[in-house]
Amino acid sequence: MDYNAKLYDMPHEKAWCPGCGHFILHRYLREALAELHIPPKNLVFVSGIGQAAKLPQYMKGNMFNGLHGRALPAAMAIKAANPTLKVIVTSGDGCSYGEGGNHFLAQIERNSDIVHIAHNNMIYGLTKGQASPTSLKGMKTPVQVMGVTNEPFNPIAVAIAMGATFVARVFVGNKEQTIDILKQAINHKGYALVDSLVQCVSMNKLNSFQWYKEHTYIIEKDHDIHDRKAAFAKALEHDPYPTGIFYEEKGKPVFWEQSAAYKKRTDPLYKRKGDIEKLKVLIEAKRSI
Ligand SMILES: Cc1ncc(C[n+]2csc(CCOP(=O)(O)OP(=O)(O)O)c2C)c(N)n1
Ligand code: SF4
Ligand SMILES: [Mg+2]
Repeated sequence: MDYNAKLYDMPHEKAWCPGCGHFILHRYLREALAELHIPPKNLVFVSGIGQAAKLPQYMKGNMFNGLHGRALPAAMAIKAANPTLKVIVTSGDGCSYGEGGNHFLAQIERNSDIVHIAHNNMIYGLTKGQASPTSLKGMKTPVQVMGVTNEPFNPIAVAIAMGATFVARVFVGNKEQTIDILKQAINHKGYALVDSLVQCVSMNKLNSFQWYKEHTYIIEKDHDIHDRKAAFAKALEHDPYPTGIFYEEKGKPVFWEQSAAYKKRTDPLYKRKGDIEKLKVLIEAKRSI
């Protein structure tokens, strides 16, 4: 197979505004997959609802497009049913941290073996520009007319505090760094968060491509990504926001391999035949409650 970014592209038109940051992540993700030589049939792209959540429809591979905020549990289940697949969630900051906030915490606790690319444009893009959990305090929107009153949600600090095993932030203005980190996240065994700063040119006039460029910096080379305390301290930094890998931990057991189904057997669930007699006993037991 000839691995190149085009291999993973779907030819139809993309329903994003010209200049939207989701285009850039779409291209970098395809380049990362091509460099890793992953066949499209081994990939599953999972999303909820939003502009970012359209991305699986624009990728060659398997896909599941579910409810807003509900991409993560679906992804975890897909991986548990067939651990040979690479499962990649691509959804927005709202979908990932707002409506999907509780699932975000659960994925980290379970160390589900998935990649979570959170397209963070600091706004609800699809629904025309309401504040998202990561919108900056004071930002005015058609709904938050007096300005956002909440402190912005810090996904990096929360992920490290909850014990996530791969935590990174990228800004799509840094091509080399973004592709490199996407590749590392895809190769990581365990839950891998890549909070990805992207511009929404139509609904967020504050956090433009230029704004991200001026308000981010690349984490110093001497940062120890295995030092959780140092990672947490770095996660609390804002303006300028650090980009790069904050924390990585290897060897922590992942969700699917700890589940009872894989204790004695390693063949994927989808290949196993259901035991109808056992199911009947279970249903009868429930009926008698
Ligand atoms: C449970 C539920 N709440 C709200 C909505 C409406 N809704 C659809 S997309 C969206 C915001 C999407 O924002 P984000 O996830 O940041 O993605 P973006 O469009 O910015 O890429 C909202 C609020 C919905 N579809 N379902
Ligand atoms: S509204 Fe924003 S997020 Fe949606 S396609 Fe346009 S630029 Fe992208
Ligand atoms: Mg958004």
